[in-house]
Amino acid sequence: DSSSFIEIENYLKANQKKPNEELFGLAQGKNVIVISLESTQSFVINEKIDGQEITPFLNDFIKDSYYFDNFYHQTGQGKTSDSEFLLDNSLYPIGRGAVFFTHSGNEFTATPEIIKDYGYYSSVLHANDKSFWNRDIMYGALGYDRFFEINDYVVNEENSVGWGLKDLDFFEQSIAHLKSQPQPFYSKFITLTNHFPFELDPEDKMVNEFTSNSRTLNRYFPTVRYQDEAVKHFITRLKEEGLYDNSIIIMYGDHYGISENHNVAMEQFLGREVTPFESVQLQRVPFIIHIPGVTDKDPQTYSKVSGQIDLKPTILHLLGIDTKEDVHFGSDVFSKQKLSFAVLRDGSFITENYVYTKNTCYDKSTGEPTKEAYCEPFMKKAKQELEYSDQIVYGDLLRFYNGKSYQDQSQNLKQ
Ligand code: GP9
Ligand code: MN
Repeated sequence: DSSSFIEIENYLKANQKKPNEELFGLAQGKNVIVISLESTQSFVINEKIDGQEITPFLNDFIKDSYYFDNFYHQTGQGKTSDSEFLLDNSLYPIGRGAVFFTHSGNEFTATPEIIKDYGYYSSVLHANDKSFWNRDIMYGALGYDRFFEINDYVVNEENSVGWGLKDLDFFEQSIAHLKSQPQPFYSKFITLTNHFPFELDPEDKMVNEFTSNSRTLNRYFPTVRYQDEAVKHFITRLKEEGLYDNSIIIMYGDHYGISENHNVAMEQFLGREVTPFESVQLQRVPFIIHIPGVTDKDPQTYSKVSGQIDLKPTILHLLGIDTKEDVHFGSDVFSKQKLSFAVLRDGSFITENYVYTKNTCYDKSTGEPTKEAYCEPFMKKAKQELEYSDQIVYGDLLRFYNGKSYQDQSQNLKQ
């Protein structure tokens, strides 16, 4: 009913955070290159296996970028597609199933649609069947101009492994697609090689496998290392093609790669017990913002808690686009008012000093259970975020949003 519209609206308005004036519009008019890093968790960053860096390129790139070391994925069963939903809408994916399948008929005000009014062309590049995760349908609903899918790539036995086209070939072949686009563009690249079961050809193995009882975790490190090399190649090619200077590059991990089924092996790698607290901390994924000429001169690490829900307002503000009237749950990670807070799709949440999961409040500084009262102030907010977002998705409420406020639903139904 319309009273809940008003309630949601009030909540969202009350949660608005002022953009950081120094960064607002910093990347105005630039191309936006978004790279979704398949199954990449933060625990591999700046780590070694048998003395070899797992992500040597990303480790260097971070030194020329803004890096967020407390950034969480918030995906559910929709995996990659959920991360895309979060990125482009700043709405939460649904609790069961994949919103890309269940609600592709909804009205959305996604980033591609918003930036069209600012002269942007938008695309997704991903060398898989276009109907996987219902992407071909959902991308239309999100306002994408073009989807470069498997038929836009040369895929053969030579250049494939596991799920399909190897990342290096994917990036190489994508350069021509990028060059074919009008500028400025907003283009999302979805990598694939670092996907379960983490298969790799021997010639692409640049680090050793781990040794444990989990073949999955063992194989994870060489494929993460391979993806790192592919991204490195892509950045080099962007520079060679003159596309680098006029673009900003945003990378994030889409979701976990190593599930809780591999906790024993993970404990062996991490050298500590994987408690429920640790499991939540393992949901951190790398988030990198690289702005040529800016972040290389003044690199920063941001440690405030944030999540994929925050990507949309952050990107729009960098482009100088106001979000006051936009319906979204995240906030600009650069805002001085940004809360240190992220809620995961299972209801677990993380604050500056605490982690709440499985009905227990944990102290981040010790990793030990603590008084529930410390987590209490955020419990209601965590529940409300997910509930309000679900109401918008299940009720297709953006149909009734005129860009300023929700109209009375009964009025609309009468028409
Ligand atoms: C498939 C790729 C992987 O196209 O996005 O999907 P995932 O299993 O990670 O959701
Ligand atoms: Mn994925």
